[in-house]
Amino acid sequence: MVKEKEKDQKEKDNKLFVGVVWNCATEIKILLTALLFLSSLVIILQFLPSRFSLSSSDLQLCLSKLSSSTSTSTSEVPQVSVLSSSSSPLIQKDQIIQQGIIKRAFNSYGSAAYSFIQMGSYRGGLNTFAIIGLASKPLIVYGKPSYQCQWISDDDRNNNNNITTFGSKILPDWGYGRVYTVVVINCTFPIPVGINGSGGRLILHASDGGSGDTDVVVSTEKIEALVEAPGSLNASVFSSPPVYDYFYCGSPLYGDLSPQRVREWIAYHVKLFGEKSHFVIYDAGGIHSGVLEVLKPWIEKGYVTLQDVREQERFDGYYHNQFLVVNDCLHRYRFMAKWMFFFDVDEYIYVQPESTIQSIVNEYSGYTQFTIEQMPMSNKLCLASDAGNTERYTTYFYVAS
Ligand SMILES: *[C@@H]1O[C@H](CO)[C@@H](O)[C@H](O)[C@H]1NC(C)=O
Ligand SMILES: *[C@@H]1O[C@H](CO)[C@@H](O)[C@H](O)[C@H]1NC(C)=O
Ligand SMILES: *[C@@H]1O[C@H](CO)[C@@H](O)[C@H](O)[C@H]1NC(C)=O
Ligand SMILES: CC(=O)N[C@H]1CO[C@H](CO)[C@@H](O)[C@@H]1O
Repeated sequence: MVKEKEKDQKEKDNKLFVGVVWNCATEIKILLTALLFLSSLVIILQFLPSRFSLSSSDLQLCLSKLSSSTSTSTSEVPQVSVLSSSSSPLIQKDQIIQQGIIKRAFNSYGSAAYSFIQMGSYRGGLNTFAIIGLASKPLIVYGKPSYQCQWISDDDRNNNNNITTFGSKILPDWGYGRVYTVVVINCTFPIPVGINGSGGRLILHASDGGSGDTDVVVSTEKIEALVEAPGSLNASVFSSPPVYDYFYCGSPLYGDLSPQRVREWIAYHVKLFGEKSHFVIYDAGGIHSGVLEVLKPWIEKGYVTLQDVREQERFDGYYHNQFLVVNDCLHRYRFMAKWMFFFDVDEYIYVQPESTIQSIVNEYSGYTQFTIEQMPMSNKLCLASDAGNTERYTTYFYVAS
């Protein structure tokens, strides 16, 4: 979407490519266009909140402990001024406890970083799953988190008969995370699971690996990643011809989008990709009523699926968690399309008149992915009212030839 793509005019003249190294199964061929523009980014790594961060339940526990201990304090101690004047019941105050010891308070603000936030979990076959989520970036960078996957068949619940495997983590955002970074966990079991119609659950055991200090215990979260109801698995999905030829995975949309531009963009690309195409648009706050209005006819015709991902804003990641969202889209819909496209709504795929999108992908039938050359559009095409915004609001054509 609208982002500071280019600051340096010289760089505009360079051809920008971003090679993406997702390792995809052969049945899907992924057309990856530039997901981000590396040249103009300033990344601010925010460190873990202080170890003194307390949850409100911790605070309440402490408060009740304190109220029982303050009654025993001696009377000789000088009065200590209480620091906070706030009336919030959660604000902890300095206190004098027994023997005149001044017990200091630590009040936390903002949000702590969760060790794992799950967005979606998907089967990638009879024995393999992908769990898409965010993890605390300092944990990923400085810690030793590990992941264990477990499949519990519904038939087995009482027998304690289950199968576990190592979950391998993939970090698809090139280190561009902030408080959070994207993690895709690949759970591949040595044998097919849940294929006899019994139903089952995929459990992720996410361990933080401890701190390295012997006295800090490893903590492990048990996450129910996927629940498959008995009889719900349709294994032929993995081997049947996909429903769509072309599938568009959008980046999260935010900010003040122009409905006219969105209308133009969707009409252009539905025409380009044709009847066997589908578009998933992600609303990170950008789909206001005007934009919804122009998308509605396409939703009704079955070309567009809209997903509300506004909740992601709680988790400070790279560009409204763009990599989280596109990886979720990839794994969620990969069996529905021959080719998936990843580009933004201020970018247009341009195919030279002598070619069609079909003739181009035919040339790449032996490949699982390719990128398309990116060129800035003439800024003479911008609306007069946008003049002066060209540095920030650069629109690109992708030229496929
Ligand atoms: C997990 O990784 C294996 C080996 O690379 C791959 O074959 C499989 O498709 C992956 N699973 C998913 C769900 O992406
Ligand atoms: C289904 O498979 C599980 C093992 O994954 C097994 O424990 C269970 O008995 C099977 N159920 C049926 C009905 O065959
Ligand atoms: C299973 O998937 C195939 C291929 O996608 C589809 O044609 C079929 O209708 C599905 N079967 C059921 C029972 O949903
Ligand atoms: C619920 C359950 O059965 N859990 C067991 C699954 O298998 C692992 C190791 O293979 C055991 O540690 C669990 O107790």
